[in-house]
Amino acid sequence: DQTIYLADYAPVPVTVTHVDLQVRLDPLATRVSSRLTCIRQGPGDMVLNGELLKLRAVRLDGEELSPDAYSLTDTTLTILNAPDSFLLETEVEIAPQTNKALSGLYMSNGMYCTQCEAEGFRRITYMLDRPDVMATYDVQIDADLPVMLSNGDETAHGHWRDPWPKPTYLFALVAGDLIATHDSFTTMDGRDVALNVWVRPGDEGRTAYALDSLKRSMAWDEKVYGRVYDLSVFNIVAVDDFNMGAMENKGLNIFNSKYVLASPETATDADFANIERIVAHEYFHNWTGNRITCRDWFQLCLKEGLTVFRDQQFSQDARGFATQRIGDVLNLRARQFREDAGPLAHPVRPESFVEINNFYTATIYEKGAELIGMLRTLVGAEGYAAGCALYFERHDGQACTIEDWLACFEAATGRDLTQFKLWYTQAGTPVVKVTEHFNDGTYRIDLEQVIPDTPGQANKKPMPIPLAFGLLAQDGSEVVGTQIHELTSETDHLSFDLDAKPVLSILRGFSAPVILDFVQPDAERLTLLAHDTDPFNRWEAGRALAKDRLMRAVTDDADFDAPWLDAMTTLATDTDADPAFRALALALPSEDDLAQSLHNADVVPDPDRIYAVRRAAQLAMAEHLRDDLSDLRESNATPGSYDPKAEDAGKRALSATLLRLQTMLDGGKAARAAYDVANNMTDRMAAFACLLDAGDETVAHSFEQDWQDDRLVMDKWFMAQVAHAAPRDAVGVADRLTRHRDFDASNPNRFRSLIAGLTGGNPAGFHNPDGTGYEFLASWLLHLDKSNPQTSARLSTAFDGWTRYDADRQAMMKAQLERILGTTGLSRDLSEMVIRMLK
Ligand code: B3K
Ligand code: ZN
Repeated sequence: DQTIYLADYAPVPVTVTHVDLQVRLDPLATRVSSRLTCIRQGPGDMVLNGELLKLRAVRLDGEELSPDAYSLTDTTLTILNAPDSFLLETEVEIAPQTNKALSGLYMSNGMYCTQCEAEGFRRITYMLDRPDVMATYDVQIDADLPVMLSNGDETAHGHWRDPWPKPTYLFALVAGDLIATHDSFTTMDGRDVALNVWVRPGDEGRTAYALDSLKRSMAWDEKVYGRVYDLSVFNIVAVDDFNMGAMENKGLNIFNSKYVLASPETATDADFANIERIVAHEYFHNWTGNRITCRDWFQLCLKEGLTVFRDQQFSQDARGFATQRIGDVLNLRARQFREDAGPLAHPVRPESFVEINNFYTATIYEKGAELIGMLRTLVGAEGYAAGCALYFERHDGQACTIEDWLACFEAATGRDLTQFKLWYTQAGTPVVKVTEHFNDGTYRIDLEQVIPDTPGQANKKPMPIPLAFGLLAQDGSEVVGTQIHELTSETDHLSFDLDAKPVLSILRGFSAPVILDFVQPDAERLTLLAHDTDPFNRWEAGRALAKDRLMRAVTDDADFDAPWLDAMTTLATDTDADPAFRALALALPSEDDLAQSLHNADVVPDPDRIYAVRRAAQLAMAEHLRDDLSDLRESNATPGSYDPKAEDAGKRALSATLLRLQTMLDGGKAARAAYDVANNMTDRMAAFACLLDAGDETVAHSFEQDWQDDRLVMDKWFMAQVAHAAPRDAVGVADRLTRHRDFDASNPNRFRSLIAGLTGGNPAGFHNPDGTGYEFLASWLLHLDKSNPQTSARLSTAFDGWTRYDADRQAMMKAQLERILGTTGLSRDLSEMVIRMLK
């Protein structure tokens, strides 16, 4: 059994305080010489990690080690009877060119780069590859290449010194023919920091937004958290082949090029927003992750949940609280609630894992961020600031646990957080049941929390749930402003003396990551939609109205009623309201959201029926709005040159929503016109998607003619065609595209575009009743697993909802999961995922 348990944590007997590396780069025979300063801190052998390394020499204090003084396996080098303090030298050879797992040192389009989190450093040299071993580094890179970068500050060409102790996972090295856009930032204590964004020649015209986002992030972290940057240079590098979004290596962030490069012609508003958010996220890690890191990987949420929370705060400040919050909640529900409700559910701090890379999940990131938000609500903004200040002061330079983090808030505020800690250890999304009673001038709200069983966990304890709520009169005026009620026991109630039954606005701002079980009359929801002072709940009321209708259309063939359509029209045409908000309010719940909700209501979701009902609802909305659509789009035009600012992006989002409705009516006429005049990728992609929906047979070809030389734009082309194919054609389209000359499974962006275009973008296509979608996914996962297990394991989560569906679909999905599991040579990554899904 390869399972690793939190309960087994023990510090290393011998630690490393300084790493001296010399790296002689060569595609097939890179030589890594390392000299580790080692110090004993307890009894036991020193066990270093190492994978796919050819060991050429081992020396202890300058003496070649005799074969009986060490032992070697495929994954370890053990130094027997090591002294109390010594220098350990090793020489190894590695082949970055053949490394297609994109973990460790590898090559992407001719450049050398690294990815060490979580356990990639052991593919570079022998080392204690775990986060509680923090060392300073000296790195010498030898190669005949113009640009050679590592962490810290450069002391001579190719020589880098990082004075800040860091764990191995934050090590980075980049070398190649790169070009930088330069800028600088002066810290609040008056130091100048050189900022560089390094890209392949030809891409340097697309770096401005990333640089601007970086400067704004640095200023924001000084202002809001008092965190100042600590080196004289901050480098960002864009890499085309990358398994995830980006990596916070100390002073040398490495990014998927998709999250750096942007120009109006090639990037959408969503791309710009992602760049801003991810640049901020990686920068914020400099304090929450790097200066203070995790003791072990079970504490991953210590850095990730907190850093996501910080990037969400930053984006709220940059883009507007309400729309950012709504977007973050949509994402939480789509990814984390789904995960929490299925076989992959795990606590924010898991207790065991087989492959840690499988735990970079929505639960650890997004639910982890919600826990920080709840903590802030519970201790108040000042208590939160005091707790954070204490955390930075007390733990700078350390590798910490969730207990360390919570203890700072207990010390700073005097509050006991014992019960709050349950949020870290109990998986599953709590359901809060709300019932109202009004009698003789007394209004009472009964509350009950139920936490569902999840794999390996049953009979959970009640958790502290901060419920932000307010009360409106039936005419919409507010009678009780926002208050926080802490639901700490299983049941509880609230009472108010009032003349008339109020309209309850509960879970304002989405104050806790829970599912509300609350049946509220339509009339009250319409009141909230029109009048709630809490913009999140205004949106939520509209959402609940729409979801009710769609669910009833699925289960009872119900029609879309005039009062609802009138409310949607009012929203669409309300020129006083923020266009971004209107776009969010007009968007219907996604197909997967409906499948989740139907399943929660004990209805077996039928993907074809959901698809048809959603389209019918769009058609009904379109018909209701028919006479206004063109004018509305016109009044939300953003003439002149493209500006990525949130205000314009909101208008473009609304206009895209309206174009989709127009397409339901005119078969693509308006979309064709919009496509032809588009001067930016946001408008172009919106029109492209509509044309594909309408079955246009020429637009894919002309799009390809225009953009075939642009890798990032072609990712969109691959994805959109699969996502917007008619459900019965989707698997065929995806399969045909895998034979396109530009399809390259070894590039994660391209692979993900095509596969997730089907599994996430076209649920009715993926769930084709003939099972071809499942077979297609399984075949491609098996194919990719041979070279890139991290990405195959990640995309296997498309199967995690399999038990929701009808018996035929369940049998077919199960058969594919079993087929994967029965394949020899399966990676530890993919096999762990499949085993968990089959349990
Ligand atoms: N810390 C990295 C993620 C590493 C994933 C390793 N499989 C990016 C981030 O969260 O900022
Ligand atoms: Zn992160």
